[in-house]
Amino acid sequence: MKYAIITGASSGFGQAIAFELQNMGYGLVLFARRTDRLTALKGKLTQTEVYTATLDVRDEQAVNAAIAALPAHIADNIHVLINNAGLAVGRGPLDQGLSDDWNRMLDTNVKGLLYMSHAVIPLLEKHPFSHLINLSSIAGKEVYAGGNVYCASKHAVDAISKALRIDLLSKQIKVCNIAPGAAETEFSLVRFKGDTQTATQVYYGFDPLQAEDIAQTVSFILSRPDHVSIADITIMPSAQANGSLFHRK
Ligand code: NDP
Ligand code: 8X3
Repeated sequence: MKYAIITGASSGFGQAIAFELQNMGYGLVLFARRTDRLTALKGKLTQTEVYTATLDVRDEQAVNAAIAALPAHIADNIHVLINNAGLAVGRGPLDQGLSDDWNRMLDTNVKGLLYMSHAVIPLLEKHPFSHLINLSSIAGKEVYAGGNVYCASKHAVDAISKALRIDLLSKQIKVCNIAPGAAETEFSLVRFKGDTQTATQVYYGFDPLQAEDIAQTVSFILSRPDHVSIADITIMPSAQANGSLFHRK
């Protein structure tokens, strides 16, 4: 059986991708910080083998230990890494921002992705045409008002994806960067620190992407033939034109 590692599997895109990959016949390795969520999710993923572990991707030693702890039959058959764990914290002018928020975003979105990639690439390279998929954002393609550090972190993901495509070319690992626009998950609730009213307003007056839209995009990427590498996908709601322009009813 082929196995896929998904970071940030306890919610949103990561959870939806887990269901999609189960349907494609993959065994699953699911990481996130919230153990209770992972346990509940594992209980619903009854059609495949599921391995879960509590993991904060900001902790390099913990990342290395988590990968080293994988059972041999899983470690020997990792064909997919989905670097999905990430977050925005706060939105506003830089001079009014908090360094703690910046650190959380940069440590998770950038350094966590580096730690995980570094630990898993030796497993992926055993299998020609395996996949490394990074969740960037429309915020990695352009900047918008109040997005400063989140946009910087996702621009970094975009750049790392391009660099990995060069670094991993000779290892025949396909690298894809996914750049979604506004998607209704727990993302805005996290960004606005539990303020449900502000989080809900983000999606007011238009139909945002759903987590399943991203999961289906991952399915498309993984189901291409060996000679096809989907390098970069920007996917937005029909009501979104760029990082900041929406058609609201
Ligand atoms: P959610 O908040 O619903 O999910 C985020 C996931 O990341 C959770 O499972 C969370 O798990 C995990 N996570 C956060 N911090 C860490 C950490 N330090 N270690 C391990 N896991 C962590 O948001 P989305 O599903 O929307 O976001 C998924 C990715 O997609 C993120 O990288 C986000 O930036 C990106 N994205 C989202 C968009 C959107 O509009 N929703 C658009 C474009 C990109 P836990 O808290 O249990 O650790
Ligand atoms: C999440 C989408 O537009 O809030 O990456 O940056 S956006």
